[in-house]
Amino acid sequence: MTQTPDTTMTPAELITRFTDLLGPVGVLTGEGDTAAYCTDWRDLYHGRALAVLRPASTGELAALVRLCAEHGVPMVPQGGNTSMVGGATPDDSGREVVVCLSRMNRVRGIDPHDLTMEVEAGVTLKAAQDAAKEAGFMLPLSISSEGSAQIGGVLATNAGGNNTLRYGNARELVLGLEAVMPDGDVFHGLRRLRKDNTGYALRQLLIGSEGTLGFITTAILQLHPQPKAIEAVLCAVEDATAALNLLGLLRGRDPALVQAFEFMSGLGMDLVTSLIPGTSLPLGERAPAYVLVELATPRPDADLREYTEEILGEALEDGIITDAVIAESEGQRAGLWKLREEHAEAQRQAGASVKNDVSVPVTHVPELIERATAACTALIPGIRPAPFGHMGDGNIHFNLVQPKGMAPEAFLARSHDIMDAVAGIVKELDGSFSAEHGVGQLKPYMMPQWRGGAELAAMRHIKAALDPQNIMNPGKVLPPATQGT
Ligand code: 2HG
Ligand code: ZN
Repeated sequence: MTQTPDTTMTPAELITRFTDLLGPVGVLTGEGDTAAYCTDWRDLYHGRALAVLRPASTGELAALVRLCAEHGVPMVPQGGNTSMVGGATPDDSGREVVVCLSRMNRVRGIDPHDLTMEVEAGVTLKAAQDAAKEAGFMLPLSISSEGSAQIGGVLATNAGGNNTLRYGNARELVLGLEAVMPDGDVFHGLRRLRKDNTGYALRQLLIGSEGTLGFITTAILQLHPQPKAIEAVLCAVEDATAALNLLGLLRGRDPALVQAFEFMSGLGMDLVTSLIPGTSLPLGERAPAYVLVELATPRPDADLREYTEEILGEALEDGIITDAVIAESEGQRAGLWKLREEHAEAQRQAGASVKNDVSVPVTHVPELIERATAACTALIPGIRPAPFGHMGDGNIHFNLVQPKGMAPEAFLARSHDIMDAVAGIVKELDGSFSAEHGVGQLKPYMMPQWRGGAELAAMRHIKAALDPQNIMNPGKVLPPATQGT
């Protein structure tokens, strides 16, 4: 039933009610305390918030959501505030509240027989990985921002990351979920069943909904055995076609061993090694492109090192790669990953950049990179393409750094031209304009063209049914109704 909200309460009265519910520690007001929550990591969006609210339990959150629903207060869920698409930033009306679950930060338990972990929304992904490791298991979800990204946001955005090609996205790793729905009702779905066909898959609807359908509060995650042997290798390649051939060679031999296959451009690597302290290229010479490969096995008896050396030797002989370095220790492995994971930070430091988080069938990755590079260069001479990412699953971050000397604002003013040019090519290659970062507030304008017709209509119906007041993360994912179906 649609509730008619009582919108007569003043901001001060609302804040008093929030404080009654959550205590002073759960309510932040005033610009000094709320500013960090009102800007995104990329510094693209700057909003204002009536308050930042920090409930400490599902019960507190449910009461808070009920209060907001009664008074028509829009809510913006925020985890580690690492969104690349402004998905967790409030608008500038000052009417919205940002809701953070960082006080709900317990790993509740690990079940070694079910191979599951129960974890609250405010736990960082890294803390969840560490807890799994300590118990002898592996939580295979791994993303560059895992030190700050929180489970709630990771699931709300169906994060992908580095190990998707072997273990799937966040969605594939969630068995159960608890969530607070937009009216304050609690969805008690913390089940740990592999088989459970009981109506619509609500948890899967909430995963990837980017906080527009409710708050994820707790999850049961699927764990895997910890690998007994891992080999991380940085390979130098001529181009993305060579990288694709390397992937073919590795997967042709034993697909189960390939845990990560990350592509990096020469420019991307130059930016990392020149801007990020403590990094340097561990290969003899600069290359046009690189691949970070990780092979892993849970079998203690496998001689993974010998296998890796053998297959790299073959790749060198066949001219697929031009050089390679194998990590000799855990420290060196971390060093190779740092070169990859600091790409986003290095690009942020290099000036304004336009990001295209796109996916195409893996076979088309070389064509995507080649055509998108040509199209963007034709659009803005001097533009610096720095594509990188999860090539093994077809997800490329086709990022473009501003031309040297161009004003950042002038470059960003061309964002849609650039995004549309890349998206046009992605479409011709049967890809997606939003692979793993979500739609947020950056890309809803693209939805009618990409997901129009029955798909967008169904999404609008679902949103209207679950959140008739449009108070859950409004302005994210779905374009305004006026912008077509
Ligand atoms: C990564 O893969 C992240 O490092 C960030 O998804 C990508 O900066 C980006 O575009
Ligand atoms: Zn990524």
